[in-house]
Amino acid sequence: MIKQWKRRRTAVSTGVGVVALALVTAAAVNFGAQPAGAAKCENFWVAPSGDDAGKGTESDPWRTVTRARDQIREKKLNDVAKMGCDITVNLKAGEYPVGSTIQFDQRDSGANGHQVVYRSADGPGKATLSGAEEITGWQAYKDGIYKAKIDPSKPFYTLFEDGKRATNARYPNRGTDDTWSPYLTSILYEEDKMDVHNWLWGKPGDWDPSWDMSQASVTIWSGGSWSWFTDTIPLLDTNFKKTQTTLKYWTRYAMVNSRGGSRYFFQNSLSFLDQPGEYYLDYKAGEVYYKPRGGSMDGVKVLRPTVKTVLDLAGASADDRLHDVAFDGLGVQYSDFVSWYRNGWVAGGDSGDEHKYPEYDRQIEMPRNRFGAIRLTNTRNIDLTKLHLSDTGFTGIYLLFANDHVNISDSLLENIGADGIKVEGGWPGEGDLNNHHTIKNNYISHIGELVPGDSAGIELMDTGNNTIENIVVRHSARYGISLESRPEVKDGDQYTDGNSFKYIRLEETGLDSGDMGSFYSYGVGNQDPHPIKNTVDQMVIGDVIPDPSMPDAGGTRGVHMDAGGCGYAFSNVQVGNVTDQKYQSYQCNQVTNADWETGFDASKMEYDKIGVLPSFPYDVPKN
Ligand SMILES: [Ca+2]
Repeated sequence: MIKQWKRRRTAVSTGVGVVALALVTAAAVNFGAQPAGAAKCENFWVAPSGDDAGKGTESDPWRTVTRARDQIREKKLNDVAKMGCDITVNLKAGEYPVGSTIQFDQRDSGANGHQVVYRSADGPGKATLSGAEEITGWQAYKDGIYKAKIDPSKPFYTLFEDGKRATNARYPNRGTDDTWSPYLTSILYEEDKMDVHNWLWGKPGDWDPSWDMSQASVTIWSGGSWSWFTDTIPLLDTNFKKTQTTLKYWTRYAMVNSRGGSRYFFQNSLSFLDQPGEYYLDYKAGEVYYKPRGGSMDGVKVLRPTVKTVLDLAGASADDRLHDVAFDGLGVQYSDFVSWYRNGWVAGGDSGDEHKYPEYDRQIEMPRNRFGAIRLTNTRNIDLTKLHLSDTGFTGIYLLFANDHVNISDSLLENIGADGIKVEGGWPGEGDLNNHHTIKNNYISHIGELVPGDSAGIELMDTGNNTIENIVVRHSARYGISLESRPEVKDGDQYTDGNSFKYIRLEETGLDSGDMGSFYSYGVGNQDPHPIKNTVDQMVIGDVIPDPSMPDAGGTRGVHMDAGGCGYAFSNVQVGNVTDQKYQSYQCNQVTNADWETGFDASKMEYDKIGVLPSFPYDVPKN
């Protein structure tokens, strides 16, 4: 604004005259947010029907976002010497196929306090970056199943029918479209096989010897009765006589714990394809089989993801960041999952790298899984606003390592493979890299669809000084919100101080997991005397009731302050029905006006401010 005001005064003082002044004033009226600089503020246009050989104007738009990015980059329009106002790239309504990840780096930054803005010109959610392509050429196979050819060199790990996730053909069949149960349960085969991570024994009679297991995998809540994390791992070979199968990779926890087996289902075999909405991918033959929900393929659009990450925002290093870029109102839909998944390494030190706290190897994603539909690393002052992010294979928005002052607001995230928003600051004690984010007015619905174990609407790891306000998380197998580091980390090395959570609503959490709290914390305040470092005010947690198959006797909680979940001040908190305690904590937190204590005063709850604001740009269920 200051620079624009200067320019306006310059226009007057150079005596260009009344006409020039009138033009500037007219521009100010027309362009609203970018008044006097309008003549100099670059405005580009992109449309699904555009042409990258065009001019990038409203009447002759480009076709791709990368064309606009390259124009700005190559003409150095965002150079410090040139940039006097925001540069805006307007995306007209429609779908933009993303065949390979759209990458932004430090060359694409704003300058002089001005942003490069990529916006949906026709309103929130109207211009959508689509990380998928249609599968065509379907032919009837049998029993209502159709099949089509796909390129075997480009396999995929989740599938969608008309914007709704299909289910990888499984046994046993899922109960409903948004539950993960029912499961089979593994057994302890021999006394000395308690601690195995790669051999699974089923109950005799549970498996049908006619099954083709050659390309099958298992999704399993390893750790027996714990039910904390899920692994998805391909099978190597299966012995039906012994009801035993060998997994290609180790699970996070042992298959049997405290004599309790692990819940699991098998997937990706033609033998399991018997339900509408199920698909099987024959990787070897390059063929996909699908049983459409409506009984035929007429008018049905089946979409396979093309990328794991739609938008990758990455500076070259923590000292050379991408900064001052905004993505406003964009739809980001469809992204892929991976061939196998385990949360973290099995043991501290397994990363193979030397760390001050090697145990953190068990907390952090392995490098192969450090991605999201939108990923940020080495960034600063990035705005992600009014997004509609949906149908992701894995995490929705992932802030990895060095990022600060990222603003994620007014956004709808739904049907997410793993976490909605995940912030990962990296190994504790090795640098406070990831902080000062604003996560505000977001509705995060149906997370952990492919990774129910440990998923959270918002998961904050080794990150501090964040503002988290006006949040709804709805439908999660495990957490609503979690803030974590590790219990052995010395205070100050976690970088988890100074977070403020306010006006939070968490609904339908803890749907399939044990030892959890809808609001959860772990290892962030590990030493006495636990001064207050984080605050939670005005939070409503709905019922936290797990699937009946969930074996953890520890049950579900509203607020669970696990080991080192200390140094919090809670105020004005309400929790619905739970199977354990509403609040579980060591004597290291402060509580004022919570409904698990006597004397709770409901009149102090600001219900009208809890959850998303009336200004929220998308239709969501009213609370
Ligand atoms: Ca099935």
